[in-house]
Amino acid sequence: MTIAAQPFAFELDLAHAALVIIDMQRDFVEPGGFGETLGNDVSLLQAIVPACQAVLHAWRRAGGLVVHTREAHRPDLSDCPPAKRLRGQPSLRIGDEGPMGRILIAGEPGNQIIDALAPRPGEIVLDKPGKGAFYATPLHNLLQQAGVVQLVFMGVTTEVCVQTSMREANDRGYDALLLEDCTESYFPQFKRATLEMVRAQGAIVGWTASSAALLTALP
Ligand code: C5J
Repeated sequence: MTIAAQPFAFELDLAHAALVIIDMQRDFVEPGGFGETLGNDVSLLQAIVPACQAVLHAWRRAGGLVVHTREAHRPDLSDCPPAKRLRGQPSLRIGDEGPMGRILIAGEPGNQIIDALAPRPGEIVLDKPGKGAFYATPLHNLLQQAGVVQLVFMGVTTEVCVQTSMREANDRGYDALLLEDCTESYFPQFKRATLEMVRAQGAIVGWTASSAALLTALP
């Protein structure tokens, strides 16, 4: 399958690809979560949900592997470095009780993936304590076992967890495609810059494409 992408076409081999959906959890996308405690306007992120949903449905119909991640820490915070918890001046810190339960803690209501993109049985769901999806998770092993060498990325936020995960993927030998209208940042200029830096220098980190380009190519 040839996807019209930048800086040049992406040859998608669905049998050896996975759709990786980064951190589309209530903590970042809904009011009262981690994103809002940091002072961000979460409505910006909500805008990508319909496009993400369309891709997820099409990918499932085509029989592709799906991976969902959540940025999540253990309830005892043993996997949350104090430097991460203490940084900045959020209104609530990781582990504090918020309107959707404890902020960024596994199992809390705020940590759940939003209903519109809820995982289905058989899909991989990973809790990740870092920004990157490969750090302190079994993702690389699971993908290797499944024979996956290409990753299509969606999710939030573009310049933080999505870009970090793409760079980790790049260093582990995966080809990575980022869907431009299925990722968002609280800072539109950071999203624009990330898309440009990913695909610069002949796809130094990966490719970018619209969701329409992928949907057109999928069976
Ligand atoms: C952040 C993320 N922004 N999922 N996490 O802290 O991008």
